[in-house]
Amino acid sequence: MELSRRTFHALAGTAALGFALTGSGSPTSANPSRPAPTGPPPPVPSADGRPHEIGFDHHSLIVDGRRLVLWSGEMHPFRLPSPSLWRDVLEKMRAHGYNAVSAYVAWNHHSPAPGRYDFTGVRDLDLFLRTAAETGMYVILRPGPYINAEVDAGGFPGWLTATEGRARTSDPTYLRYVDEWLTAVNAIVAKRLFTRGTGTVLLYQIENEYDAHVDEPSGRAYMSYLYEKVRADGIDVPLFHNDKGRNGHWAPGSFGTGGEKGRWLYGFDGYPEPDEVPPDWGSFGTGGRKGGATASPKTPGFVPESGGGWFDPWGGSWFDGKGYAEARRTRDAAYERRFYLTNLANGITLHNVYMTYGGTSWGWLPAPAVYTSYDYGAAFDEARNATPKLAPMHQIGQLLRFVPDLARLNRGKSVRAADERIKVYHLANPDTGARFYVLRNDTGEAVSSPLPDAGIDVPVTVPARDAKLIAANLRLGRRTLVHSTVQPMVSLTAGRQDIAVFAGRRGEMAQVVLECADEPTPMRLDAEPAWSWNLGKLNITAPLGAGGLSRVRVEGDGVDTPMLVLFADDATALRLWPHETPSGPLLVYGPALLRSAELRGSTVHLTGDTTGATGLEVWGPRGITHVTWNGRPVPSRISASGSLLALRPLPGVTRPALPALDGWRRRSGNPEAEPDFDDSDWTTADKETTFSTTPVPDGQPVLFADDYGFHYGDVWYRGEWTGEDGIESLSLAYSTGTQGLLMAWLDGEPLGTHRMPVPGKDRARQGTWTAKAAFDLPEELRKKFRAERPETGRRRHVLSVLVRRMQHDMDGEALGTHKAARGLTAVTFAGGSPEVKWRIQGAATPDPVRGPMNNGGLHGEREGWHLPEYDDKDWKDAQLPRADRRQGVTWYRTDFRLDVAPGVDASVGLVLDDDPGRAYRVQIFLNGWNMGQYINDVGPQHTFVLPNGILRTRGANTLALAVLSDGTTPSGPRDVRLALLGAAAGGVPVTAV
Ligand code: IPT
Repeated sequence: MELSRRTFHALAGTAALGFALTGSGSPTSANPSRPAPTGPPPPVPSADGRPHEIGFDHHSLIVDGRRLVLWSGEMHPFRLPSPSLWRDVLEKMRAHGYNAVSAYVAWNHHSPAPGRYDFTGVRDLDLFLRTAAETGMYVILRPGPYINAEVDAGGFPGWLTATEGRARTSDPTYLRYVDEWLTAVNAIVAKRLFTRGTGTVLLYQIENEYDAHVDEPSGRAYMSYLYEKVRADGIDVPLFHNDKGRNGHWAPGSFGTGGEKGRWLYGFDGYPEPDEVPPDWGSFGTGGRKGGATASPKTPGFVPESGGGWFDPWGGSWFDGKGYAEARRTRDAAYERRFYLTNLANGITLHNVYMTYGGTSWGWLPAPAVYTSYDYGAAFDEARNATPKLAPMHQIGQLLRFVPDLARLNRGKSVRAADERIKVYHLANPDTGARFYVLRNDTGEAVSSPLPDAGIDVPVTVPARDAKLIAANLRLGRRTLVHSTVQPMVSLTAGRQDIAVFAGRRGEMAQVVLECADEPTPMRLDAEPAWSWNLGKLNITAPLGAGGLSRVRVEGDGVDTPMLVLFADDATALRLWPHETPSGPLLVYGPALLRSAELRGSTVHLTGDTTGATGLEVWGPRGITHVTWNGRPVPSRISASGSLLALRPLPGVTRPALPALDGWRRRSGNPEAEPDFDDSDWTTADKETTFSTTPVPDGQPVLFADDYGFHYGDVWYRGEWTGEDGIESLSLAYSTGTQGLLMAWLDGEPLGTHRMPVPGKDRARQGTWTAKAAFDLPEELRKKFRAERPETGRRRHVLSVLVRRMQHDMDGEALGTHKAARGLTAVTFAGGSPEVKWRIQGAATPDPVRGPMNNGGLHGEREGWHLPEYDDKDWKDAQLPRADRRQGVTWYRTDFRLDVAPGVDASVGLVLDDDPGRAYRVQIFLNGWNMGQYINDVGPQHTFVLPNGILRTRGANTLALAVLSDGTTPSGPRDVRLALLGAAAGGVPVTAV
């Protein structure tokens, strides 16, 4: 994570390297003018019990001797705390053309304490890996030990902050803990390696964006230590690192040991700004000063993180989070086409989009920089809905799968468009002679231009700030495409015909020219397309999008198999689902999602989702005469285009009604503020030394929460002394992450709330946010203070302090800043110098099911007020809205029932809203799970996704809200309601978490 990405712009160069067409190293040397027939798509990976070989050359990965272009999307299982839904996201990715999922594994999510590692329940990594294998997805696994990903301490467990030694170096104490983690995680991964046929883990990353000690022996020793450790644990797939930008860091050979030779890939990340000209990063490009893929000429172009959205910071101040609709707007479908097609044009054949499903940083997972939602503006939203950003991902993904020519491209001779506002990249496959042109328009208006150099004399249109890939001399089934003015998407043979799909923007006029020696007898199956035949070429034109799919059948041209040419605009292409089966591929058109297809006898059984009533059409292998949808027979007939066509539409979804939330009960929740509160079982805070990077202030005990084993959420302090009753003011120095705060009470009287100011844009200060909360004792309080307990003759005083410490710094620079103190750091008094005895209290023992990051140390959390089984019958009834003016914690609970019909996948959120001037925040617990933090006067997040599995969609749910009010304004909650964020007929079976 880095807030300023100026460096990236500086590295963006343009290259116009005219690579010659070479056939060197080609296994089959072919005549470029006569394309070799393209083979079937690469096999769908699974745990097939067979050993596999994973190799590579500078073009691509080579798996079992076949080239593989990796079209991957990032999702984090730890950001979706409902394992059943992992399958939902993976099936959706797979259907939309992704063949791989990349996932960080967060050390802190699995380790509540040194030596303790938990891979059960929502932390079941093995289940995630098995599910990926079952859904036909390769896995790129990234277990750190350091990850970042905008998670607390960059993924380091909280307890590591209280250990000796410098993290992210070859420090022996640190490496001992790293060993523990890697041993635990690798024991699971080693069982799911693709090389062994017991899973689909294809690649494995060590560390992340490690650029701090690159040129130092300890940095190199650290990286080679990780490398050797992972190998020793039996991980035999290629390993790699994700270089922070294109520096050439950790290219092969850079450890100095040579051990990694031949089994190590170089990868770098890139998060271009939407307004920049897409940079040439690949092996064809210049890649900037030292790098891009040029830094490693013998390995394939690999971008382990290509920005697919961006994270959003808290609202207010200069951070100014705007919500994820904005990220999705600025990094939209055209952004993806423009940047990712440029990547492909630069020879990048391992491509992972960060994020593809962002999910939720629930509990205390988010790093200081971000709030609960990690939607990221990704192609799938946090509520698991497909967004229009999937259009390019889907079209490019299917193209890479069904047109293997793209796996081995060289740069072709330079080609210019007649209108030079269109930049052209010319790529050619030396084996098949297929040519591809990536056309990019970086201007603000649509440009139409012929490409005479490429023999295309009709205008090809590229909309403003957009791109497209067109093809020439490409074998499609049994015919050859001379060229097209729109992007090919699918080429397959289903039953008795070859099918080719072309896709583009709505309203675009598509031209597809096929070689056709004999005059064919094309058949127009829809009204729009037209054609002409001349000099051995068939020229088909069709406007895209008018009325959905447009179909033309080509036959009678001397080729024994007819060809069906299909034209789709983006929305239509998103309803086209090619799918491989053991008896050959099929193509399904209509539903919102196709999850599976199975052929049994003469019936094809399909499962998937519909969101509205839709037609259903299936082109499949010969002999298929019947179709079922989600287990129900669908009456159908054979259409003129050779498909099985449903006679009636498939039904859509009935959107479930959601109940209003009422029947609230309320209880105040800060008894710790009372002088008589019994804190005898709290931990005494009297340490004198710490491993924190924050120095212990002179004359103070160590007050840092982590040193007492409290690593997440709120922490309470109680300082007690006798006498010294002339105190006039006190100052509380404290340290938190963004949006931290402190509340103090003296002898039960509120002193006030202090909120951690957001520092300026100076990054150097961001790891160690510190502030001093100064409180004067008002005259009234001073009087009371002096007068208290005169009967004992000894005046006992208690200072109670609640710190919402937020999170640890991410330590991106490897300076150990995840160890910066959190909590109180120093307390000083004016008007007296009491000898204070401090006690501290934080989260109770970690929740064995919900994990170490679910809870902090609020009284209600320690007493289980957030849990569904807690009995709240003696709480007061409460009506919302509330407008209490009180400093402290108040809990609200209610129950609600849902009755979502079986077979309906409803995605439900909780919405909170109020007058933005009201200074309060809410920790949201659903059935005991900490689903995030709402800050009413900061924002921008108002909607919190409640994942099914934690949410009982058929049954009773308990919602508990822990409201922290500053006391400076009236405090809500005001509006608290459920909202339907998505609904589909279909979905996956969901097991209660
Ligand atoms: C890149 C990190 O590798 C990744 O973990 C995440 O933090 C991402 O940024 C931003 O969401 S770092 C890159 C922006 C320099």
